[in-house]
Parts: sequence; C-alpha cells; structure tokens
Amino acid sequence: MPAQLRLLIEVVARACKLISHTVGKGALDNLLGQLDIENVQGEIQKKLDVISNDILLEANEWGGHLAALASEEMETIHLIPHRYPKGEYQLVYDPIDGSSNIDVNGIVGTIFSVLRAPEEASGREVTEQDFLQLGRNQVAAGYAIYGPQTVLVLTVGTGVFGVTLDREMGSWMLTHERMSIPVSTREFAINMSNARHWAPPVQRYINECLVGQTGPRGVDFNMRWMASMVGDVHSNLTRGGVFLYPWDARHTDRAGKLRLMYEANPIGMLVEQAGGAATDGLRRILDITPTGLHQRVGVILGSREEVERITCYHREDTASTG
Ligand code: FDP
Repeated sequence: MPAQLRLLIEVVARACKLISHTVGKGALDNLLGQLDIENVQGEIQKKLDVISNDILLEANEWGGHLAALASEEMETIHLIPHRYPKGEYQLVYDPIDGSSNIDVNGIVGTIFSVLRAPEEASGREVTEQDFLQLGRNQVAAGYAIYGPQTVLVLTVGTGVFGVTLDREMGSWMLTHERMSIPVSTREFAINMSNARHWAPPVQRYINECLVGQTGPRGVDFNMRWMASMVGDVHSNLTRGGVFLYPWDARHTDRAGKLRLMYEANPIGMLVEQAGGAATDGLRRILDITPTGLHQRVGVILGSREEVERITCYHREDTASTG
C-alpha cells in the first residue's frame, strides 16, 4: 500500500477514535441536541455533526497525504492550506451518519471515501470538479460504527476487514477478517413509513416479502430499521440482508435521500468487496457519474440475490412503462 494511503487511513482511524470517545460522552459534555444552523442540504446540524466534522478536518490537514477534503457538513471542498505539505489523495466523508440517533443513544457512524487527485491537478489546486469521480475509482472506503463496540470496517480494494477499538488500550485490534455478505438473505431494512410513496418495483418487492410463506417467495422475511445506514449495513456485512433507501414520490426533484459521494459510493465499494451488490434500482452505484458533491441517489444494496431481484423488478417496470 502506498505510504501516503497508509498514513491517511491511520489518521482517519485516529480521528474516529476521538469521535467515538466524544459520542460516548453525550450529555456529560453537553453534546446532545442541535445547533441553530443548517448545512448545505438544508438540514439542521447537530452539535456532534459539527464537532466530528472538525475532528476529521483538523486531524487530516497537516499530514502531507491529502490535496483536499470534502464533507457532508461543508458546502464545498476544503483545500489543504499552503503552510502544510500537499499530498496526492482526496478524502470525502460523512462525519456522523444516522444523526437522528444521536439524542436517543442509538447507533451512529462515520463514512469515508478516498480518491486519488487527478494527475493533471498535480501542478495546480484541486477543484470540486476533481472530486466528481466514479465510485469504481475509489482507492479505499470505510466506516466506523459507534455502537456497544466501536468497529472500523475498511477496504482498499482487496476484500473487507474490521478492527475493533479496545477502549482500555486505546488501540485497534483485528477482529473481522475477510468479511463477506451471504449471497441469499431473508432480511430487509427499509423505512416502512414511506411505503405509500415508493415506486412500483419497490412496493412489489416489499409486498412479496411481507406476505412471506403464503406469497410468491414462499418464505417469511424479517425486518430491521436502525435509522442509521452504517448500522444496517454493518448488519448486512455480519449476517446478510438487503438495505433500501429508494427514490420516493414526495421528492420528484431528487433521485433519493442518501448522498452518492460520501454515503452510497463508499458503502457500495465495501458491499461489492464483500461479495454483495449495490444499485440505484437500475445502475450499479459505482458506475454513476457524479454531477455534484452533494448529489443524492436511490440506494439498494446488500445480499446479491435480493439486490439482483429488485433491480430486475425495476428493469421490468421500465420496459413495461417505456
Ligand atoms: P440521517 O439522516 O439521520 O443522518 O444518511 C442519512 C440517514 O440518516 C441514514 O443513515 C439512515 O439510514 C437514513 O438517513 C434515515 O432516514 P429516515 O430518518 O428517513 O428513516
């Protein structure tokens, strides 16, 4: 692994350790609740969103491994200041995924994606355009999940592994080698309260799961919804499952809720590296050409057989409606 990439991952892991510690303090350090400010997506920022964003920013600025960073919480990219050495990578992250869980002591996480700065940018400052690369070009991706245990799950394109934070020792221990998503599953994760707004292929799939043994699938399904993508995806990576946050008819102006660059792409890379699949219903997530840093996308990912089935339902629907 290139030295700068190794350093980048070490720095991100160290920052995640600090975020884990901070999340664990909660009300003790007056860290719950929201601020009176909105991020670029018009969402009210929680205190921990802002603190965690700054932790990752400050940890990564000066090490000489990055050319620039971008985050859910910042409108545009952050260039490494001239006083620090510049590196060849670009980091994109969601500092706290599942923010609505913060105040209820539920699962939250940090998601990150690593891109290489384009060669043509070597003699100049990188631009926002330089970040708009296909997900399949990511050189590394990962998440940290802050639950009963803090686990960092990582890929550099050669499989997926996880390290658990030993809180007493302050060190990461390799605990999950070669993580893989079972090809088949009988478990789905979706916010059922949005059912009436989904497109017909998603309604068809979930309805078939719900009727269980008596329906066309002939088996009963189980459901999970942790309201944190990292939590549900960690469950997929641990025991299989399919996670959906699909397009819905309330927002005809946007392709989905989740963000391509710092949610769907890194999780898509991890899921594929673990033997699963990730699509937006029709296209492989990692093949979607980004048009903006904060672009949204429909997401269907996890156990391969189920993702292929849902994608097939979308294709059939598109073929029949033209
Ligand atoms: P959140 O908005 O709370 O940060 O990233 C978006 C996300 O959480 C996912 O982690 C989660 O799966 C989903 O949105 C939760 O959305 P709902 O509140 O609509 O269920």
